[in-house]
Amino acid sequence: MLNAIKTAIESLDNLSKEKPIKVISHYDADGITSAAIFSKALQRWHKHFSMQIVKGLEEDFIKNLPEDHILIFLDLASNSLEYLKEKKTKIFILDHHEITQNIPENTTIINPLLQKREMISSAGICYLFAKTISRENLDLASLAIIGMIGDILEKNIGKTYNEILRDAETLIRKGPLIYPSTRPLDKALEYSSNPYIPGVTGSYRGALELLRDSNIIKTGSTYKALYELTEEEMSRLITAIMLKIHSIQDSEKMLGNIYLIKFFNRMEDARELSALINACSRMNHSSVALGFCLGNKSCKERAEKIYVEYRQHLVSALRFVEESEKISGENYTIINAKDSVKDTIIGTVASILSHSPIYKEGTIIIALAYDQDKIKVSARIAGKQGRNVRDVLNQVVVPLGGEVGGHPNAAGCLISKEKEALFISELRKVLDIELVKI
Ligand SMILES: [Mn+2]
Repeated sequence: MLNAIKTAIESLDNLSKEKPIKVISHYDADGITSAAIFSKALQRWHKHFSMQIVKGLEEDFIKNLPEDHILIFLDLASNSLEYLKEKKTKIFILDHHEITQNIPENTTIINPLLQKREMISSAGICYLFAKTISRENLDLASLAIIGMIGDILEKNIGKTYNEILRDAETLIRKGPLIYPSTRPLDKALEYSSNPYIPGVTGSYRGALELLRDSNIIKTGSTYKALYELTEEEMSRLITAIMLKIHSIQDSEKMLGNIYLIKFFNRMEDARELSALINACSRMNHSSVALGFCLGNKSCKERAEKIYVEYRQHLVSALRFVEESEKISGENYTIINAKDSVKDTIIGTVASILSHSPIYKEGTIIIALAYDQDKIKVSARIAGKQGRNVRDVLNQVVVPLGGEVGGHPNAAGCLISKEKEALFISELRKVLDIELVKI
């Protein structure tokens, strides 16, 4: 991939002498950190450019992109090649999503899937790109780590990521993935919703009891943060948590590496930073998230406020869903939140519900929320086993004219608002038939 990067840099260097650059990136944590890395690198390279953050790429949007600019896409566009080939300008795509169409002549793609090497997020690719332009960009490695965590790629770390982890001077500790691991443990445990620890999450008394069971005592006036624990303390805490969690799958999922990076001159938990960036974007403040990644102090203050608001918003969305009327069948629940929940968080709401003990294993949860003239649909499966929800959505959406993205246990799509009633009735038919088949 490094050769492809070198060639792309040379070509971009030449082309940019004649045309300005327009960069378009995705709005999640990987996309925002990609945008931050790329902006810094272009700025230091003295290139003229503009940056735009988007939720996704649609045909009309691509049609309207200026052809008197070089177009660069980060963390998206691998699936939009059919539209991009019509553009009369040079295009670069730095992405890690599957390429399903032919690569047009005007487009250069840097994608680890082309080289069949380890999976790297877009922020990682952007970092390699920036580092190849200049060693000065080594200081952007921490952003690549946040992007990696944002896309949950930290479970399979290979050679490239090991190098980026070293460049970022990352401190790695093994332990329970309670974040932020930099906050006193009593509070971190009380507020830990993912992982959810029965009897501890949401209960300060429960958190204190767990610490007492683990024989972890206050140092001075506060408890240590998770990353400050000694090996012995860490293993006692893990044991105490495991005793509270009954499913083996859940307890395995909650152990892993904690990544600590320097950010704004402080040791920070990469998981927390990634959550904060995602929160800002989902609250429609991706520019604040980008400013935060670029080290802007006032953006940092705003981002922290938005993060608090986001969590409140999520809590009220969950309460709304709990109290609202649902369409329920034997093995499914459909929640139509309409305008009451943001389209950007309906997926998170559906995910949280799928982990809640209210729904029995295998229940299909489908949640809808308005997104202007469209409806965002998110489907999840409660527990570990059940039907393929992507197939379920596909059966309903394809005849209505739409595309489903995602995985067998978590999928989503956009449908037009006019088809709301039709979609729900067709969906119920498919879900009820599925039941008969069992
Ligand atoms: Mn990504």
